[in-house]
Parts: sequence; C-alpha cells; structure tokens
Amino acid sequence: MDRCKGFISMALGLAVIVVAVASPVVAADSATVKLSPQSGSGESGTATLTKQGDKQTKVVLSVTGGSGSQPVHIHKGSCAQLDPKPAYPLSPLVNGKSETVVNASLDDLEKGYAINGHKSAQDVKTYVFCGDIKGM
Ligand SMILES: [Cu+2]
Repeated sequence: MDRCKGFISMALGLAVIVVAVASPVVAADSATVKLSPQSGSGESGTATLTKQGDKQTKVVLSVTGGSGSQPVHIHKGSCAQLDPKPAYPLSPLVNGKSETVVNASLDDLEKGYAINGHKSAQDVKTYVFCGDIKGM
C-alpha cells in the first residue's frame, strides 16, 4: 500500500515537471495581454499576439464596454509610464474587435511595450484601456 502511494506521488511529481517544462515552449509563439479599464471607462478585454514569421506579429483585440470607433496603438513603455507617441498603430476598434499585423517581432514587443485604447478619434487624449505586453 505504501509503495503504491509512493508511486502515485512520484507520478504526480513527474506530471508537474512535464507541464512546467512544456509550457514556455508553447507560449513562445503567442502572448495574451489583459486590457484593463482606464479613466473609469468600464472597457476591458484581451489582446492576443501571435508570431507571424520572425519580423511580424498579428495582434487581435477583443474588448467589451466601448462604442463607436476607437483608436488603438502599441506604445513604448508601460501603462504606468506610457510614451504618448504611438509606436505601432493598430486598426481602430470597431464593435470591440481589431485585427492588425504589425512589423515588429513578438520578442521585441515583449521588451517594453503596451497596448492602449483611446476614447475616440476626437478624444484621443482620454485613455480607455491599457495592457502591458510582457514576456513569459
Ligand atoms: Cu495610443
């Protein structure tokens, strides 16, 4: 009986090691960014970044709580300290969706960039959501 328990815990231990080793390999080709509301907008969602070869990244946004057409960009910096000048413009968010292929590798984007949304083309100054792109 004790032997049996020992085997089970060993098997569980191995399973944990396998998962821990396998995960980063899978995550390397894509990253998910959580987009959190700003300026009391109530807008939130996710951005999924997927490698498109070595020099491009597909960015797909899915956001709820907004309306109309909203400008979205990738900016240098972090949500806490954002460079106001957009680094890579993304397709405007319409009906909560935006899809763009940007000319930057996922590896580069994971080195200090953030995705942010603006209230409207007329009110670009108001940030409505933001998420930091982080490496795994
Ligand atoms: Cu922006």
